Order: sequence, then C-alpha cells, then structure tokens
Amino acid sequence: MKNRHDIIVARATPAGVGAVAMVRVSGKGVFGLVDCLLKKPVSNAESHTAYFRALWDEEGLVDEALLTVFKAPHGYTGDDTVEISTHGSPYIVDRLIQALCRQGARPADAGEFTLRAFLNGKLDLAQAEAVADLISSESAASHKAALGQLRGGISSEISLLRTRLIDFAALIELELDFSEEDVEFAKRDELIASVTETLDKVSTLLQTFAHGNAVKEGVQVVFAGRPNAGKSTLFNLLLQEERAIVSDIAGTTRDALEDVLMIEGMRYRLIDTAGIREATDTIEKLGIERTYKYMQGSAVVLYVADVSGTKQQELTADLRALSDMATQVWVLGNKTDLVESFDETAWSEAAKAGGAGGFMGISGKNAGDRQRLRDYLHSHTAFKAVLGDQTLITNQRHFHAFLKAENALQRVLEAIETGISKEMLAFDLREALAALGEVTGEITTEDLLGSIFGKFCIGK
Ligand SMILES: Nc1nc2c(ncn2[C@@H]2O[C@H](COP(=O)(O)OP(=O)(O)OP(=O)(O)O)[C@@H](O)[C@H]2O)c(=O)[nH]1
Ligand SMILES: [Mg+2]
Repeated sequence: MKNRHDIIVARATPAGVGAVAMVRVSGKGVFGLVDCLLKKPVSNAESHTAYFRALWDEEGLVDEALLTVFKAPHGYTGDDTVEISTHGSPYIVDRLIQALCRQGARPADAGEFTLRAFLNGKLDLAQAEAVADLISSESAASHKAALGQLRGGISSEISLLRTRLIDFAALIELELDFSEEDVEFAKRDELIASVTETLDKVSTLLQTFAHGNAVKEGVQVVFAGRPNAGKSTLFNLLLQEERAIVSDIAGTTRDALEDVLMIEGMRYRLIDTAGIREATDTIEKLGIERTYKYMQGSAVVLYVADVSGTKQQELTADLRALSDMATQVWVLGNKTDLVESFDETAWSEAAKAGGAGGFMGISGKNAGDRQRLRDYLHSHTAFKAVLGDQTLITNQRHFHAFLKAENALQRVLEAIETGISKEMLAFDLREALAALGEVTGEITTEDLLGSIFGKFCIGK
C-alpha cells in the first residue's frame, strides 16, 4: 500500500467527453497545492463551500471551474479535499491532473479515496464494500441491498454483539490467569445467552446469502429439456425477441445463450442450453456437459417438456435422473396447442413424482402465454423477501467470515456444555471474534484491504 499521507488525485466522473467532469484531490496540504493553480486562493475557505475560479498552469489558462472545498474531518475521505468540476473534455482533465501532479499530488490508486475514508473511520469495511456495490448496482433490488448496507445494515448489529462477546472473552482470559484457583468470572448462563443470540443472528444472516447473492448477481434461470421440446422458443418468448435460433431440427442450440430479463426490479439471468440427450458428436457433447454445469450453478431450472411428443412416465423418469441436483426444477409442459385435451392435473402429478417443484402447461406459439410465464417465474423464485426490509448478505467475503464465526460459536457452546478446558473455550471465542471483526473491518490485514479496494474504480 502506498503512503496514505500523499495528496492523491483522480477524475471521479467516467472517462470520455461529457458536459462536466469532476477531478477529486485529497490529502493534507491540498488547499495550498490547489492554490498554486489559482489567482484567488481557496485555502482560507470554509468547509462545504463552492467557488468559481479560473485554473492556470505554466502554459496559461486551463479552464474555468467550480471548486468545492471539504475540510477534515468532513467530506467523503475525512481528509482535506477539493472537488474540481471542469468542462467535460478529456484534454482539460488530463492537463489539470498533470498540473496538480507537478505541484506534488500523485495519481490515486483504485479505491484509494474510499480506503482513506475507511482508515479515517468514516466508513467501516462492510460499508466501503457497499459503496462498490452501489456503484455497480443495475437493478432496484441490488441498489436497495447496497444502500441498506451502506447505511450500516450489518455492521452496527454485528459490532454490538461482538462488543458483548469481547467482554466475556476478557473475563475468560482472566480466569486463565487464575487457573490454579478454579474461579469463574464470566457467568456461564450469561455467556451462553450472549453466544446463542449472536449465533442466531449469524445463522439468520447466513440464510439470506442465497437471496443476497441473487439480488447482486441476478437469479440464474436455466432452460433444460429434451431436444426440440421448445426451450429456445420459450426463452425467446420471455425476452420478446428472436434471440435464439428456433428450428424443428433436434439439436439446434449447441452452446449456451445468456440474456437478462428484469421483472419488477429483480434481475433474472436467463440461459438457453443445448438441453439433455445422448450426444452423437463432440460439439453436441460439449454443449450438453455445459447444460449440466449451468443447471448446477443456477437457482432455478425450467425443464421444458413437449406434452405432444412425450409420455408422462417419460417426464417422471427424466426428472428423476436430475434429482441429485440441488437446484429447484420447475416443469413447463410445452406445445399444449398440439394436444386435443390437455390434462394439466395428470401432467402435474407426473412432474411432482419426478421431484419437480411445480408444473405449468404452456404454448410457445401463443404470445399471450408470455405474461403467464413471466408471472410464474417471478412468483416461484421466492426472492420477494429481498425486496422487503430484511438485512441481506450479498458479499462472498462476508458469507465466509460468518461461516467461520458460526462454526466457532457452536464450538464455544459445546465447550461450555461439556466443561472442557478453558483454554479451548478462550481459543474458540477469540476465533469467533476475529471472524466477526473481519466483516466490519475491526480486524484487517494489508492483503485484505488491498484486495477489497483494488476492485474499486479509480477516483472512488
Ligand atoms: N406447435 C408448437 N410448436 C412449438 C412450440 N414450441 C416450439 N415449437 C416448435 O418446436 C420446434 C423446436 O423448437 P425449439 O425452440 O428450437 O426447441 P429446443 O428445445 O430449443 O430445441 P434444441 O435447441 O434443438 O434442443 C420448432 O419447430 C418450434 O417452432 C409450441 O408451443 N407449439
Ligand atoms: Mg434450442
């Protein structure tokens, strides 16, 4: 990590031409540095005030700009900061940044402004990560989850529980110092209550990860089924475009095709596949292997069956062959327009017998069925809860830290119950505290910070 006392500079708005571009400069001494480019200084300015100024470098006038001044400990980073809004020309921005660097600033690393905000205690780690999520949020649901976390969602609750456990940990360490005398400073029933409460909270948060991840990455939905069942037809119907090639030749789709569908602020990643069958050539075989891979990684499999060309027993058998897959499978009984009297109940039972979560009859030839399919998908994904006010974990790193904490807390409870050595109890408690501290950033390493902030864009 570079010197955190340097004055750093970067453009904060996207690269390219725009109406306005904003360059952010931050660090101790920044006002004096910026003054070098001005005829009228801003170093005596109050925090949170804006000034219209001409910017000058050695060659002459660079631009007329609006300068916003933030004084420590205010502003985003908590260090003295000036935000300079210029006309949005890449040439002006480059020239301005070069002029600032000649005066002693250096280009900021990715995420370095946010890293400083974290180091200055303006944000905890989970909040800093939420900033990155917020910037990249592409749906109403992911925006809401990121905003919730930025405003202190998990961190505040976890910090509170963690502080209580720290007190107990201190008492137990004390008991270890008095090990000859067999005293108990930490009241065991209170410790159990505190650990249990923390464990409940952690377990609840862990359960939200599947939802949280779906919110952040989108819900992955895979179309599978026998050749010619109509997978591509239904995929196109949902997307309302001829995205995948449809033909009556079995084995039309070979590779997997992916596209995004938004329903009520929720992002669905639809994937059309080559489906499942005995492959006759190598490329087909690769396509089918890929189908299995996608099915395993998805939240939902929409299994398309041709009700005009297959028997109900065949559907049951096909589904049973998939039963070792953890993913939920729903069956779309397609081509109902080709059968004279379609028996939805019998097909539905055949699907359930094969372990499917549900069944719906549909015709890919009927444009009116699009809405039904959309509603079916959205109502069955059961991700509605995420649109409520529940705190969600959306981050892999948090998920793994909570998993570690959960294990350690369970061992703490066992240790108290079985009365095994206090050393073990103290050890497990410390481990749980460390894991919880990893989420909020109360315990960090340089490597961890580097990997988190390195993922940010420059200028943030
Ligand atoms: N009548 C009728 N025909 C359909 C329906 N859905 C699909 N088809 C036809 O069935 C044939 C196969 O459709 P596709 O969508 O290509 O099927 P697929 O499952 O993607 O097939 P592969 O990619 O080859 O595995 C095409 O000729 C479609 O026009 C339907 O609901 N009714
Ligand atoms: Mg296809």
